[in-house]
Formats: sequence, structure tokens, C-alpha cells
Amino acid sequence: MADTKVYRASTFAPVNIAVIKYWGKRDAKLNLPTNSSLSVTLSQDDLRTHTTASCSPAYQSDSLLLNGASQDISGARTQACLRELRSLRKTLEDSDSSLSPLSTYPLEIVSQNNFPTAAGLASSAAGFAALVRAIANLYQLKSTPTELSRIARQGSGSACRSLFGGYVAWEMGKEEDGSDSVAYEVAPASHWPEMRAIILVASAEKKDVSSTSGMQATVKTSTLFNERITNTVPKRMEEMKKAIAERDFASFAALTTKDSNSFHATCLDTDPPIFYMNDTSRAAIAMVEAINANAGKTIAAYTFDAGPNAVVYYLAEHETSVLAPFKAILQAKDGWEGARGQSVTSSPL
Ligand code: 2P0
Repeated sequence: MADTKVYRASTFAPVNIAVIKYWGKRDAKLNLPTNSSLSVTLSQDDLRTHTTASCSPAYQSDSLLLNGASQDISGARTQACLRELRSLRKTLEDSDSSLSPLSTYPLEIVSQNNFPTAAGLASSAAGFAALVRAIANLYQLKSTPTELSRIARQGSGSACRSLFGGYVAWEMGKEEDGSDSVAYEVAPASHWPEMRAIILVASAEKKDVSSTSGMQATVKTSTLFNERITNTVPKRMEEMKKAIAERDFASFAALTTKDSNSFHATCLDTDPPIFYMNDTSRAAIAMVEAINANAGKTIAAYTFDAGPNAVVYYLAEHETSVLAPFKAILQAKDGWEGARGQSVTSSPL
């Protein structure tokens, strides 16, 4: 009788929000960035991708279902992840003849996000991190999260940072083959457990300019961009690591807001210009400025990804001062579609 056994493994992967932004590729095929970046992983309780990977000799071909809809997996990025994971499994099988030949079986991947896909909420990051982790679990690979980050990066750059909880750096690396372009944990969430983030959803619609095409246009046409990657970001990476090590919120906040504005400035400096922020985003910036002025010190920091949604970082002790003004505008439905309170967690993947 034909073998119809199904092998299965499931995992969750969290969303991460960069405080030093990745924007620009030096190699689009391998997803190698023009600068290092640093992010904070958000709680899996609220925003996450759940993925089940299974394989069986009875399956017809590889397949991927996202939020119930069948996805095209013929793209180079998904194929690169599948190829690398199968190759690691094959190495295990070659060294241990008792292992079943899972690397030769078709894969079925079923993913579910609990947040809007492609709305500037880093869905590709959690998505590819969960895909890589689920298949690595299915294949019982011994790889470390940093080794898996090299694979997830090829699916989507920011995905390499979602393999860790807490505070995570993606070092751009120097090698042409991308072997040293990997992520690692700068500090666990427990190092600074008071950190909180609120995400303000200005629009849950799909963005006009994808990150991939946007960053390639910036690399080609922005004159501000070169200053950003050669001087601004390398210096900020070190300053941000120090701010996190010292739990210095004022420095963390200043670097976070400046880097968000620097990234959006290079978008505006792109030809044709890219506008990810809108009037609602700018109202959030004004609100954070007012909250800090009112407190007489920096207690809130905003950052925006490739979309209009605001992420505001603050410490638990200032929850009321930071959230009350935002709750007021959310209730007034001033362009905001909803908010989600988030806290940083160690995300045990
Ligand atoms: C980041 N973003 O560091 C930056 C900030 C958006 C703005 O990483 O082409 O979806 O798949 O490597 O990872 C979004 O870019 O791009 C992103 P690809 P990705 O989080």
C-alpha cells in the first residue's frame, strides 16, 4: 500500500517593529541590505502569524494557504526558503539512514495572521519567520535562530528579525553570498520589560508602493540615501544598542523618532516621491510631541513603517499619560480605524 503518512509541525511567529529602519538592498536576489537595522519584537498574544507545515508522500505538490486563500509559491523568495530548508534536511537524512526522506515529500503550509495583511503591520516579517520556523521544526533541524534568520531573510528582509523575542539586530554583513547577513538578540525582553508599544491603525488597506519596489527606487534616485547608509545608520546602531543596554528611554526615543523621520525623508527624496505617511500620521506625531511637552520630558516615541500606521513606544509607568490622549482621538474616530495595545515579550519560539 502507498505511504500516506502525514508529518506535521506548528509554530507562532511575532511581529517586529524596527526602531532603526531597513531600507535599501545591495542584492535584491539574496535580500542583502544596504544598512543594518534594529527592532523590538511585539507580544505574540496580539499580533502574530500561526503556521502549520506538513509533508507527505501522498501530497501532489507544494502549497501555501494564507488566511484561507491559496498563494502562489513559485516566487523566487519562497522557493529560496524551501530549497535551503530541504537542503539542510537532506544533509541530516544523508547522515542518518533511519530518518524518513521528508526532504523529498511535497509540503503543505497553512498560515493565519490575526492582523491585516500588507497594511504596514510587518505581515511579511511574521509570515516568513513562521514559515521557516515551522518547516525547520517539521524537519527537526538543529539550526540556531541566527542560522534560520539567514534563510528567513531571503523570504523577506525584516523576517530575519522575527525569529527572536526582545531587542533584535540584523547585521547587514559584508559577504557577497549573504552568509553573514543575519539577525541576533541584542537583549531579551526581560532586560527592559517595562517597554510597551501601541499601534494606531490609520489604514488597514494594502499600501500603494510595496517595500521592495519603494526601497529600490530610493537606492537609485535619492541623494540623501547615501548619507543615511554611510554615516547616519552605522552611528545610530551603536547608539541604540547603548540606549537599550542602559535602559535609557530618552535616548531610545530620540533615536527611534529621528530614524523614522530619516527613512521617510529618503522616501520623499525618491523620484517619483513616495509618501507613506498621511495627515493622520502627522497628527499622531503632533500628539506625541504634545504628550512629551506636557510631561516635561520624553515619555513617548513614534515610528512609522512603509505605511501610515503609527507605532508609539512608551514605558509602563507612563501608560495613562501616553494612552489617554490617543484614546480620546480614537473615540473621536479622527481618521483612526482602531488601536491595539502591545507589550514586548520574550516570544519563546
Ligand atoms: C523595517 N521595513 O526595518 C523596514 C522599515 C519597512 C520600513 O522591512 O523586500 O517587507 O521583503 O525585504 O522586509 C519592510 O520591508 O522588504 C521593512 P523585503 P520588507 O522593518
